[in-house]
Amino acid sequence: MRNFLKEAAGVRPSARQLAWYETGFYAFMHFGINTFTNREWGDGTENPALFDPKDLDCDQWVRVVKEAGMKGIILTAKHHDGFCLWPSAYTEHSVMNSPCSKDIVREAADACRRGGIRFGFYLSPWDRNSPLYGTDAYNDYFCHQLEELLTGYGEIFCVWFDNACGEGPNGKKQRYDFPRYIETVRRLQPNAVIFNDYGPDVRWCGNEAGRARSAEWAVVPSELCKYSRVQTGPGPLALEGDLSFLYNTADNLGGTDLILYSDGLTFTPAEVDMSIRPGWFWHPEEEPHSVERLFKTYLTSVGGGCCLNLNVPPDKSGRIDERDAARLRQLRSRIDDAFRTPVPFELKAADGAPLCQPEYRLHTGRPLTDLRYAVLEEDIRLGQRIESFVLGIRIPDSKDGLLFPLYEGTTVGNRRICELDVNALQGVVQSASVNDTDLILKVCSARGEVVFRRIGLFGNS
Ligand code: FUL
Repeated sequence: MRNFLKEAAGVRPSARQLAWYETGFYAFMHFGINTFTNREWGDGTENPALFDPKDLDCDQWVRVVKEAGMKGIILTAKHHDGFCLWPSAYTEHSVMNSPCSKDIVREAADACRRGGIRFGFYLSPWDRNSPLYGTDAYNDYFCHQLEELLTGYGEIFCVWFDNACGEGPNGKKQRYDFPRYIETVRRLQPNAVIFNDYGPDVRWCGNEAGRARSAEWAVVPSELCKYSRVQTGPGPLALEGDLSFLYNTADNLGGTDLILYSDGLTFTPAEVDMSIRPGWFWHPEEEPHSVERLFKTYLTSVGGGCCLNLNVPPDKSGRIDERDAARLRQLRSRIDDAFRTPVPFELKAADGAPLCQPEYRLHTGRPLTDLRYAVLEEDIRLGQRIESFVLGIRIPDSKDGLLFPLYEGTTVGNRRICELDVNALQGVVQSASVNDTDLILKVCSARGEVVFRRIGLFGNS
């Protein structure tokens, strides 16, 4: 009998996924013909003459992004309307036939390189302009475009495939050849991660509202990432943060061990994507979300074992709207304030327990009421193991040495940011003769040996 949980604990990320985790927080940029028609989805009949950013400044994009602490840009090289932001040799429907006539992909890629941030692109397989859409020849067309983008613009950190599949100009739907698209990326840019709803390197978190699950596992059943599902299957599968789904799969397959055991699990973490505004493209009447909403999203995405891809759409002039730039500056100060003041501590064995799981004592030597956040990181190179944990304070003389929780968590993975319940802490410190300088970290359940890469505490600045 194989032990799935033990196997899951040993599934490890690739080098490209580790580099993606390091990128952490980056910007989506939805820019294209829709920016000029004030729409979210173009229908492919738009005249390229409409695309006219008179004040295009990709260095300004990079400045704004860097000031916000983001480390990369993913540009919509082609959205569903089929209009290409680069002069593709395979279509007339591009910047080449616009008054701008600049290669926007080049402008953006070069600006990223000058600014020392990473560059990636979004390429929509759904194309409402191409007459080939809905035929086998479209897959050739798409791969040719991929090749142009993968060979002409230097190092690409992420290729973002949109899974949307509607009708093209001839009323037909396309059967996307994802295995071929993936092979093309692997061949030409082996260090790039590939995003698609189902992976293979990075999967979708399942919504566009910036919400990760409270337990977001990087190791998921391979079934989830099978590409045959993309066209024919029932759509994204719900994951609840444990492997019960995997066991169900075993049942569904009638115990066909071979299929399940040889190809049962994959390391495919989630990206959280959302827009700073209600729409993905820039619309003059829309305002950016509040700094509190964005900050919460940051805490639960980057601090929830995922990466955050926050869309900041350039406006008609070709620059980032000052309202968005200002909001990003506020977000940056909010993040900096939260993590400005590290609280040093000594790691001690908790009351005789060895210095490894299940329990650690973080001796700060000062009242814990000053604490605000704990940041936990597993050594993700080895895999993801923690299933649940508590950060709390030990109540002396209580039955079974009660641990009063200040934060109860599930998964940790690459990073878990824990906002401690400071009000509860104040209450308990006043009412009991507790050792109020020691925070207890108790790992309640794990799939294997727990190895922390970092434990950090942060206080009031
Ligand atoms: C979706 C698209 O339909 C939206 O327009 C946007 O690009 C979003 C990121 O992905 O599938």
